[in-house]
Amino acid sequence: MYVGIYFRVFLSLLPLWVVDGNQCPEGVLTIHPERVVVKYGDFVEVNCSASGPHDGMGWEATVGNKPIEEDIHLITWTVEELTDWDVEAQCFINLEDEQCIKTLTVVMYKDLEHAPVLSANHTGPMIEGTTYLLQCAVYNVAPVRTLTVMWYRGDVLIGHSPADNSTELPSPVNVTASLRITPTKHDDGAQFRCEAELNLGQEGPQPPPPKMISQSVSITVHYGPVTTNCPRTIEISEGDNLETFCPSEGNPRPTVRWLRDGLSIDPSRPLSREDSGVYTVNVTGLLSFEDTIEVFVMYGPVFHCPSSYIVEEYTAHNLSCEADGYPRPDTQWLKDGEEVVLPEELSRGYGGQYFILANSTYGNASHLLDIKVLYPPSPIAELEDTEVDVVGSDVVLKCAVHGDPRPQYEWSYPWVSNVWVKTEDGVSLLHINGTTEANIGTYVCFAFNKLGEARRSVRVTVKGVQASCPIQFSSANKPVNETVVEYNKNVSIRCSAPGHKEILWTVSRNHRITGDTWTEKALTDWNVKPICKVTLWNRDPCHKLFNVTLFKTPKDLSIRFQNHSGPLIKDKQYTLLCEIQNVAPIKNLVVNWYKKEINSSRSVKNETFPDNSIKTPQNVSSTLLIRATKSENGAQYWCEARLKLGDHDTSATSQPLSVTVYYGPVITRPNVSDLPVFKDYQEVLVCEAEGNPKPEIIWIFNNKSIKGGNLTIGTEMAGLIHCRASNEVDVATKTVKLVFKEDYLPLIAGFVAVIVVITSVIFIFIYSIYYTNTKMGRYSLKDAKPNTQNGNVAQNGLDSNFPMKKLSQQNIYVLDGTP
Ligand SMILES: *[C@@H]1O[C@H](CO)[C@@H](O)[C@H](O)[C@H]1NC(C)=O
Ligand SMILES: *[C@@H]1O[C@H](CO)[C@@H](O)[C@H](O)[C@H]1NC(C)=O
Ligand SMILES: *[C@@H]1O[C@H](CO)[C@@H](O)[C@H](O)[C@H]1NC(C)=O
Ligand SMILES: *[C@@H]1O[C@H](CO)[C@@H](O)[C@H](O)[C@H]1NC(C)=O
Ligand SMILES: *[C@@H]1O[C@H](CO)[C@@H](O)[C@H](O)[C@H]1NC(C)=O
Ligand SMILES: *[C@@H]1O[C@H](CO)[C@@H](O)[C@H](O)[C@H]1NC(C)=O
Ligand SMILES: *[C@@H]1O[C@H](CO)[C@@H](O)[C@H](O)[C@H]1NC(C)=O
Ligand SMILES: *[C@@H]1O[C@H](CO)[C@@H](O)[C@H](O)[C@H]1NC(C)=O
Ligand SMILES: *[C@@H]1O[C@H](CO)[C@@H](O)[C@H](O)[C@H]1NC(C)=O
Ligand SMILES: *[C@@H]1O[C@H](CO)[C@@H](O)[C@H](O)[C@H]1NC(C)=O
Ligand SMILES: *[C@@H]1O[C@H](CO)[C@@H](O)[C@H](O)[C@H]1NC(C)=O
Ligand SMILES: CC(=O)N[C@H]1CO[C@H](CO)[C@@H](O)[C@@H]1O
Repeated sequence: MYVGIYFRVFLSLLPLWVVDGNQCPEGVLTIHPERVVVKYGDFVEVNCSASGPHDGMGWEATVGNKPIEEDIHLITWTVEELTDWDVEAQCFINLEDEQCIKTLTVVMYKDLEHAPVLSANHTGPMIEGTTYLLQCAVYNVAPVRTLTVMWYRGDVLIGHSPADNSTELPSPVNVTASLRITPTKHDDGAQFRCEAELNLGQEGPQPPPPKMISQSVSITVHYGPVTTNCPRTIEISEGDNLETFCPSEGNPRPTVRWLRDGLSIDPSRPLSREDSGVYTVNVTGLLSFEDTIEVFVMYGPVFHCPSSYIVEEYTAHNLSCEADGYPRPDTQWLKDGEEVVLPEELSRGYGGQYFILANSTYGNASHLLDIKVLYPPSPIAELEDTEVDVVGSDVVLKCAVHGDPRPQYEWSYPWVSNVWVKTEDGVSLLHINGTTEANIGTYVCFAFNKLGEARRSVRVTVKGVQASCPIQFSSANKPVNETVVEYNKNVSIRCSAPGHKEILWTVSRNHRITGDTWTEKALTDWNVKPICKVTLWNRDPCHKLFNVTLFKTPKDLSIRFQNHSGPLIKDKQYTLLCEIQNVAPIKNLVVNWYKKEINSSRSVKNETFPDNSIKTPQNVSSTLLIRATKSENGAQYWCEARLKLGDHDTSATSQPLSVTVYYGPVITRPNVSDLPVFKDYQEVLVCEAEGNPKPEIIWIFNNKSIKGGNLTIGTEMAGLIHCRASNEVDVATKTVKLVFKEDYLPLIAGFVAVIVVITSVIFIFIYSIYYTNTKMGRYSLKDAKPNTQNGNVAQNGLDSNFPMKKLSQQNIYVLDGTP
């Protein structure tokens, strides 16, 4: 209890025994009493007695001196009022050879008159644990070495300071006794006092002089704050509060503040689970300090867990399904009654319902959790290559997979309209309704969900049937199968195939084009063989030749006779030659021969050329065999070279070649052998002959010959007369027998003519009257004139031997004659 108190002695009450140098033998001299304690100013009396004979004895004293006397054995030293603090008294005896002295011990004292004054060497409150000095000032103390200071806390003596024996000073002094104290909190408010007394021993006055008591001094001790029950971590039940923690005492009275995240909280508030955390306790009293305290609010398990969870297979799941609670609960996962531990990555087998249990000392909880594990489509199993036996049969391809989410399907196949796909209940069926060669190819089923895909590719074939090649050509957006191109002109053909992957053209060995269009600015390769090759989705690659007919328009046609020039001779055969330069392709060439006769022209021969494979330009000739007949004369022949190119037909025509046929004369008139002639008429006999060149005609009669065809008949000519026609080719002769006759016919003819005239006049008269009266209109006589041509026809006289006019006019008899 008083651990902190230290004593220190400043004063001592031990008496000072003075022994003088000349000690008397025992029993020689006796002082009684040997020691006196005398109060200042009191009467003192001490007997000094000698036991034997002496030469004198006396008291030598600073006051009350007793001079030597002989013959006495008792001498008394007396001071009425002793006030000399430095009094010394010795009793001496003179013996034979020595003086023997005994010193009287005089202790002079003074009653303590004043209460000691207690003070501390500090004003204001004391701090616990600090050492302070309590001082007790005692005044007018004599002799100081008899002073004892007693220290009291309340009524308890806590120490005494013995008299200071360091000084012999007999006269009154002021002394201060000190006591070190190190106050504790228990000393707060304690009363301290000191008591001073003179300890004068047995010889002192009885009862001893009263002790003097200081006033009580109470001290204030400041301390703390001292906290108790303030652990680093606190576990607390829900509903309890923090008030009971970290109570603090101290002087001045400390304040305890609880802080969380820097904010003051009310420690009396009941805590809930959310209040777990780190708190700061700030205790401020004499000192201020802060402690951090982790508070755990205890509660039963609570699940923070979704009721369903979706995760992709084999990906790290972040499912957080812990049961909250303090202390930490044990959790147990049960699936189908079995305990399971979820791995970090879930496989599809982990899908299902889980029952999760949690228990702790604070309670139990359970939770139902559905885990859905998504996974990509499984491999496609059932889809197989299919061979169709007969064209037209139906085919069904089945594609089915597992997967979560349920997979979607897509098919890739040769696109033909008889194919349709139906997906139902997670199964996709591809139907081919009536398989044709167009359906031959690869069928790919894709099954996919967001996690992946599965695919399988199978072939559909038809027994003994080749797949068709779907290549189509087009030019200027029009479908074409072939094209016709003029030499050195441009061509552009596009190749297409539905569902193609890649298209390329191979025009020649060194000329390949990637892309669908083959274009030439000037096509000059006579043997061009453009082939379009396609790679197709879902089909075998295929290619097609695009037929190009490169042509060169025929020009420079010439027509002539082969091995002949000049006119033809009748009845001989001649060959007409038509020559065409630089034309291609010959297989498309047709040489048409035309002949123009009198008014009309007609086709006489069409020559085509054997289907040869020559594509380059050639010189071609065509021949026409003709027989020179009379009718051929004047005919014109020409040839036409035509390239049969469909819409692009092109042709060239030669100059016409006129044919001249030389033939012998054929006398056409006279065509009778006997010719009756009327005597009185002057008639002209005509001899006409056909022939080429024009025959020369001579009349021969009576050994005379007359040139020219017209011969005026004279009677001297009666008899045979010959007409001779001749040209380079031949000579023809016609002999006519002239027979002269009398003539009545002019009379008859005149009569008939008069009747006709009269009849006509009457008719005209009647008609004109009728028209004048009715005013219906007018006819011009001119309109009614008979056709004069009739007259000419008659004049031609082909069928009549009648002379039509009088012989006065020079009439020509036209006589028909046959060669
Ligand atoms: C009081 O006395 C103690 C002990 O001797 C000393 O440590 C302290 O410093 C003193 N205080 C004053 C204010 O003098
Ligand atoms: C004072 O007293 C102490 C013990 O109380 C003693 O040890 C010391 O010697 C004395 N001093 C003198 C001068 O007598
Ligand atoms: C003792 O103290 C008192 C009061 O302070 C003073 O009057 C007196 O003279 C002092 N005595 C001595 C011997 O110093
Ligand atoms: C305690 O709180 C008081 C008042 O807000 C503040 O002055 C003091 O510095 C705090 N104590 C500590 C150790 O931070
Ligand atoms: C878990 O992952 C999902 C998707 O990646 C995300 O939306 C969710 O916030 C995550 N949850 C946690 C607790 O990380
Ligand atoms: C929880 O329950 C199981 C079984 O019922 C038991 O073994 C375990 O000790 C319990 N745990 C606590 C913390 O109560
Ligand atoms: C198959 O094609 C035939 C002929 O076009 C048609 O009549 C029939 O309905 C089709 N069948 C199906 C299932 O489409
Ligand atoms: C192309 O040829 C096919 C068959 O040979 C025929 O059916 C089609 O009509 C032809 N198309 C053209 C544009 O000539
Ligand atoms: C292309 O020409 C070849 C040979 O001339 C022929 O057999 C084939 O039928 C032609 N193709 C077309 C599409 O005209
Ligand atoms: C020659 O062909 C044309 C049409 O191309 C035809 O009109 C004519 O009759 C043909 N001629 C012969 C002699 O076949
Ligand atoms: C013969 O007479 C006819 C008819 O009068 C005439 O056309 C023809 O020119 C004449 N011929 C000659 C050679 O005088
Ligand atoms: C102090 C003391 O003892 N005094 C005595 C001295 O002697 C005379 C006579 O014998 C006595 O009367 C005193 O009492």
